[in-house]
Amino acid sequence: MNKTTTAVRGPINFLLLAATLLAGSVAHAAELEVIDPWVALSPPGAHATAAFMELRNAGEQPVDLVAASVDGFQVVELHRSIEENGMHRMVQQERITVPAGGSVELAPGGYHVMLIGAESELEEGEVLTLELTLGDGSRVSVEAPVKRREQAMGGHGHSHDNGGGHEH
Ligand SMILES: [Cu+2]
Repeated sequence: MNKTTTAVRGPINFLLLAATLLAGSVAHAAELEVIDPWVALSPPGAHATAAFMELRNAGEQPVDLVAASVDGFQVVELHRSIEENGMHRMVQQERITVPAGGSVELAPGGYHVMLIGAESELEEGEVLTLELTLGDGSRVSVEAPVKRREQAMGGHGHSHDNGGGHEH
């Protein structure tokens, strides 16, 4: 029995090791899972909107999201919406850290990827490619459909009862 087990395990261990070595910096990207990315449909005439998603880190090290880019927008920034003295405002973030074995939600009212300077009006159902840059320089591309806020937030288990359609 023991012999068989060893014989099988040997090559598998070797393959895992080889994969880890080959992957190099990409290993971090592979540990970061991007769940349900979406872009909010902006009101007609607005040239800024935001992208939302959940980031999950299966790895043993924290992963930083440090930058993002989206074709069709002049400026893309990482933001966090905060409430201060009863006023909503957005603060640019140098990074959004996803803790080891944890997750961070980018959602209306909190962290978001701010998309500024749209070159053309977004359409519902259009799919944008977001390129996320991580702290180790690796990149993750995700496809994010454009959705109405109400639609995107229904059925996701998010509880946003303030209905603030313009805060992101
Ligand atoms: Cu913002």
